[in-house]
Amino acid sequence: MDNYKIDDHNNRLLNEHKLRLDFIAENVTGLQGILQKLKDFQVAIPSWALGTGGTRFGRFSGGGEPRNLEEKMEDVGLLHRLNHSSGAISLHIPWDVPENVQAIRTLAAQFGLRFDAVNSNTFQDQAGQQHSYKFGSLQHVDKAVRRQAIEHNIEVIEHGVQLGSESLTVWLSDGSCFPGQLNFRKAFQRTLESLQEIYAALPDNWKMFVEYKAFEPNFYSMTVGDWGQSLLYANKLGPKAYTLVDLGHHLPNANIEQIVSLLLGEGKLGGFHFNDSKYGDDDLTVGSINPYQLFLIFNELVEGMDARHMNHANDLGWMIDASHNVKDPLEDLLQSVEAIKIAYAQALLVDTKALAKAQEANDVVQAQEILQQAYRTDVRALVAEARLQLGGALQPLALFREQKVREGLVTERGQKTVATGL
Ligand code: RM4
Ligand code: MN
Ligand code: MN
Repeated sequence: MDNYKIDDHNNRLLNEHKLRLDFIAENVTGLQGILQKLKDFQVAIPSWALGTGGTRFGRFSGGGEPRNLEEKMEDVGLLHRLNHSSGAISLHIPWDVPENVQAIRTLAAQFGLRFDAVNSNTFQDQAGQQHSYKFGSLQHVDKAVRRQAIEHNIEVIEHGVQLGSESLTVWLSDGSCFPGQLNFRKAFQRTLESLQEIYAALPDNWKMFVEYKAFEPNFYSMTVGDWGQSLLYANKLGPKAYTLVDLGHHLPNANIEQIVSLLLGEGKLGGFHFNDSKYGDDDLTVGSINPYQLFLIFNELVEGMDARHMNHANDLGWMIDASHNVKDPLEDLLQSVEAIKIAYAQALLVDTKALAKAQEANDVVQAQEILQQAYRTDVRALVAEARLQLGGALQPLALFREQKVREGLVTERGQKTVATGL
């Protein structure tokens, strides 16, 4: 995307933008500080979400999907060029093993991208793999299977080290589908011991994120099924291990914001996988179903991180984990990043002093008013201004469409391309 195209687009929208910005700026205290925080806040794009996602019933591939890691990097580079908020990519191994590390690093530098957490995959069997993960990986009854899964995770760390990544996300599909299939205590113990071996291979400056999930693909028990179980592992592993919260990995109606608050309080919240859902691990566009919940989560994040003097932008891992069955993946990701920034901006507007006062006085009505005052503020001009100051587009999605980016990708890559991922 040439600079002049972004400039043209911005010039056309500038007057209207200024009006909107002036309107909100009047009522915001600490405007510059908020804009700086919005500028600093970057969300990593998952390499596995740049193609069309499928369900177990089918996959309806869109055109122009990236055919290799280089093209995935180009896609993330383009997103970042438009919104200046997606300056990182999270790789899933072995879907995205970098063949030429130096070339990939150069490409990343060219696009201004960092490598966020690397993700291991012991939920699928790969071609030529000796042992099967049908009955689990790190929990498996057979030591040889556990060994294979441990070695895979260590390899993933090595790939990450070469790229300059500083964290490993372990999501396990381990568990059981039927009562009686698994001895829970032994499964926990084996998983812990396996994780300990992986933990021992972590470089000093690395973090390990233990991601939990309530169900699927196992439907009776998951060996890392909720935040309590993840926290048990993280505490037993040591200071480099943290819990990762994927918004779609809870049972319906779970109070995720409370989970976030307590994990932060324990110093054990490591990172996020953003998405939205109505029923299960739906992996829908962030903020598309329940934007109020997203705001409440950000409210706890801001409050809890400030209480611990943490840096919002760098001290937790911010990643999207989504899948796009019916939307253009790049458009979906632009929408997701925007929704995250909006929720974050709203959380920054919460009058925390007044809220604390209302809470101490048991003034329930006032407490709700304060939260909803922030939530009901239209902060889109703030988010756009932060982007503008960094050289991004006032309306990334509109520019993506104006410039017919997808059509260009289809011409370049072809109609029938299928990206690696789920
Ligand atoms: C899982 C989980 C993991 C992701 C895989 C592809 O449900 O969310 O984070 O790596 O899907
Ligand atoms: Mn996830
Ligand atoms: Mn998931």
